[in-house]
Amino acid sequence: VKLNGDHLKLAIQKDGRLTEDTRNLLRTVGLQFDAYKQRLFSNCRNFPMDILFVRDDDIPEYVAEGVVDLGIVGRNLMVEAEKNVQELMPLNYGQCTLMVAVPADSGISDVKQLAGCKVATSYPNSTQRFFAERDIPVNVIPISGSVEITPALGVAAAIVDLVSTGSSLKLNDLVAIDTVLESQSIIIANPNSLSNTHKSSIIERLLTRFRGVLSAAE
Ligand code: PRT
Ligand code: ZN
Repeated sequence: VKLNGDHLKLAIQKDGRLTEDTRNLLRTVGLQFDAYKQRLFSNCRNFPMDILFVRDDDIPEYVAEGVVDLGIVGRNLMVEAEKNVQELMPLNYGQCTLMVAVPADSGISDVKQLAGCKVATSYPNSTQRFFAERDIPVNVIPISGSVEITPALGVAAAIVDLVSTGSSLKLNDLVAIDTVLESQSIIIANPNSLSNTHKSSIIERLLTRFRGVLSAAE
């Protein structure tokens, strides 16, 4: 198996929350490909596209740099990366919300009350922008994981984290007070790939298939 230069390249998450739904979507639109564990990439047998399996955090960068033409990733990561990529279509799974949360007993109910406070997050760029747009000066503390325990540890007065069911917040006695970003799985493209006639026609064929499946699911 090797990468084909004429083929479109699509990066998807190798092993995580979006992996199963992403593979299912690709198979539902009729693409045939292998995806066993150790694989880094796979050729589609019936469509001019190769699929790369990578860490989700790397997808916006790979798309922006043209390592791949397309990527499927949470909008949260695309926004956080601040790269030159274009969102083509929401894919209707992986829904979650990037939220500001505080300890339930903090007495804080409005983000304005966080002026001068520390805010821990794995989304420092999105968090910085959210507070800057509202002219609320905060000290953003970048944390790579388990952000929800930082208020109890005294690291921060508030957090900005992804929420889906809300059980993680509840478990840590936190309540959400504002929304930074509504997210779901999306397909993104490299702008040069979109202006390439050959590639853009294959991209359009793929999007047409996605649209068929997604509108049928509504
Ligand atoms: O290994 P790799 O780097 O590829 O994966 P990862 O571990 O960085 O990401 P992964 O697989 O956890 O998440 C991939 C994407 O799924 C995210 O970028 C989001 O777009 C989407 N997604 C949807 C979520 C959630 N829902 C979610 N609930 N990502 C993370 N969470 C976490 C959240 O951070 C918090 O810790 O789940 C916890 C909260 O969940 P609830 O249900 O208790 O609210
Ligand atoms: Zn990741």
